[in-house]
Amino acid sequence: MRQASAAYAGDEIIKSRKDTTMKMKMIAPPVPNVPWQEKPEGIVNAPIWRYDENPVVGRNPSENVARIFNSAVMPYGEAFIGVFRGEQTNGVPHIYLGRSEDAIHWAFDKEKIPFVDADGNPAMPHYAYDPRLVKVEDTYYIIWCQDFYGASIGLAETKDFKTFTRLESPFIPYNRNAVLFPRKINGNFVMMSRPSDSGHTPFGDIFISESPDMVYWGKHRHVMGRGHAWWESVKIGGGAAPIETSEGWLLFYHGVSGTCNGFVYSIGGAILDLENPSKVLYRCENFILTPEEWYEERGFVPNVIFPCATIHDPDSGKIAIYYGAADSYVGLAFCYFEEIVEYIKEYSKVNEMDTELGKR
Ligand code: BMA
Repeated sequence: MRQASAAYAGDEIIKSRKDTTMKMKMIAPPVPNVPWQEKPEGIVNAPIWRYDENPVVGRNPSENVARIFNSAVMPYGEAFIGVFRGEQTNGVPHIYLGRSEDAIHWAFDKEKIPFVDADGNPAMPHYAYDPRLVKVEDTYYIIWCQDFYGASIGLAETKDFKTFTRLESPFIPYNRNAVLFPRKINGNFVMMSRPSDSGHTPFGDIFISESPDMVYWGKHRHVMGRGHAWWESVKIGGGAAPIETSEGWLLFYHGVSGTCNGFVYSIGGAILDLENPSKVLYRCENFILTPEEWYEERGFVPNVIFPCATIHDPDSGKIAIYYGAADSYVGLAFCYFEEIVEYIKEYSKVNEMDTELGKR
């Protein structure tokens, strides 16, 4: 299949990008200051490359926090904001707010995000990890994993990054990974999640659920299953919030392989139907990024790359992917929209479980 496309041979990359710009587009607000480094020579597999000064967040990033990883960022005004998984020095994870002018150098709040309930009273989760940050209409939503008599999903909303109001838990236990779509689909909010156990979960497929009001969730559908390829044979889970594009929802997710030394987490790519996102249109049989660098292979949990956010600019086609590395650091990687979509399509293999509506 690869030979059929000239898109990956030297200068042809640029030609291909120009040729397809007219046809393919991300549907999102422009972000002219998306963090970026041009593609280096010698990329032979998926057209994605790491920031050469990774990791962008190192160890002991702030007082009482030993490690920051698996964190989500987005443009905010002229600058950037993010929700960061901070592993405290007592070992308990919580969420911290961070701000940046360039989306590379981050300043973190010393205190955890002070969640409140609907009456304005303090309402802190016992623990909170793997946060995502997604704007739908005029509200920012934070989605994370927390204790709800077992691991489940926590939710909060903010309009100003000053008051963070908890919402009802969307799902009963156990579920440890959830991401919201950035717009309503057919009038409903849509959340992607991965039902699991309360431990390290040796299984797991991606589902979606709908809600008219962010309180009541239903109309659950299966999106895609594990076991598709060897690198994602144990479990899969949502990653960055899906990007709306002319081709469908572009999804960067994580896939886990089991080895005699434990799990290995890689990044996968898929494209979901815009109106029925439980239908997978394309799913790349190859990982698009797998642990290779010291900060991905070595750390608190070795061999983990865990995507949680993108910053992307429809005008230039630039996508910056933020990922947790080895449960210890934040890494940044780059790709061009058209090139990554071409790669996903070129190596796409979908099965019946992927392409069906996901309802039984
Ligand atoms: C998963 C989650 C992630 C973590 C990964 C690797 O189950 O807990 O937060 O990055 O394991 O340890």
